[in-house]
Amino acid sequence: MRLALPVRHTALGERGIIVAFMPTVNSHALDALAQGVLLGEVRAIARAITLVESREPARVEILARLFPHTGHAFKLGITGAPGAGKSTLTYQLIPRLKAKGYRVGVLAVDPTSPFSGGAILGDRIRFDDVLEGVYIRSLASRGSIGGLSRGVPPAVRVLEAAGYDLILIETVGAGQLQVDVRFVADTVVLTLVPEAGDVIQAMKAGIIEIADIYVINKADREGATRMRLDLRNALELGGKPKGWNPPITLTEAIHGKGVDELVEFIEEHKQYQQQSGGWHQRRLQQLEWELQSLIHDTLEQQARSVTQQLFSRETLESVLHGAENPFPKLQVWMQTRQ
Ligand SMILES: Nc1nc2c(ncn2[C@@H]2O[C@H](COP(=O)(O)OP(=O)(O)O)[C@@H](O)[C@H]2O)c(=O)[nH]1
Ligand SMILES: [Mg+2]
Repeated sequence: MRLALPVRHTALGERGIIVAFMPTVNSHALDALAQGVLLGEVRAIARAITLVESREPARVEILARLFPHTGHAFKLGITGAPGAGKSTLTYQLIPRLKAKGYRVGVLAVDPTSPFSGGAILGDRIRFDDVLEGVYIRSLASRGSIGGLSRGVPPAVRVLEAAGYDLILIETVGAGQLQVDVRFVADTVVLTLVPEAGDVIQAMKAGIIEIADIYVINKADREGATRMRLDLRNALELGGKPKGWNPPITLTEAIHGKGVDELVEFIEEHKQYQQQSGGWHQRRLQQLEWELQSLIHDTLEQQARSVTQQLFSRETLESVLHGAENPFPKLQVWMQTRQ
């Protein structure tokens, strides 16, 4: 079935990402789109994700239709600095997670290609066998709050509605920004590399405490064991945690080494969370963040138009020349809103 969504035109957006501008989508087309997603049609999934990533009001309408079929997937966040091996690790995790019976979807919030030539060619397994039945999508990292794409939670819902029950989310973390990945993922895997430098510095920057599982990838290089010791000591500085004690595991993603153990830790953390009630707490936070970012988006658009209404081009000119004070006007506007 082909969907007749009125896509007006497409343009090459920032970083060469194709952006579709959609005028108001009618309710019939949205029903058809939702139906296509529920049937797992790849084209419908792609369109629905483009829609929910956009700022069209219709994105909330499609989410309303899909909602009853969402909320069941396990969301696995893979974060870490660019080049740490997240994509290679993701590629290695996929067949193992499939073997456990999961239907896997991948969302990559990465300005670079999610599966670089290096990551694929460095591997023996044929591309098609591994990725068969896996839906992979890159999301723009622009329009983000704290470095995390607002497109992630609604894109997760689209994939859930389409029947995917494990969503891998690859995000480039940089410093404090990684903190937010908890708002979209049930389990966070932080990928480090031996040459990442001083563990203590990273701890101080607040980069490191957020993970549920630590991976020291590129363990074929020098310093991995040393780094594990440093990291273990650093994590235990504040005493042993009462609940989950985050494991630190070594991998060589390009050779697939250590990945089976990583999968076991992932399953363990999932079970631990379900039993301890941590899962529920985290999902409450995720839901709040999802709704907050949708509201934030709308208010941001309103802020732009209110600013234009209050301050015309001429007003701005005279403010700039000192002929007018903008703040009394703003004060009045704020008072009328209270
Ligand atoms: N030596 C070594 N290189 C690796 C390993 N894992 C990944 N790489 C390489 O590191 C580079 C970056 O990997 P990629 O998965 O694209 O990193 P990402 O930016 O974190 O997604 C690629 O050239 C990989 O082949 C590993 O275990 N050992
Ligand atoms: Mg990558």
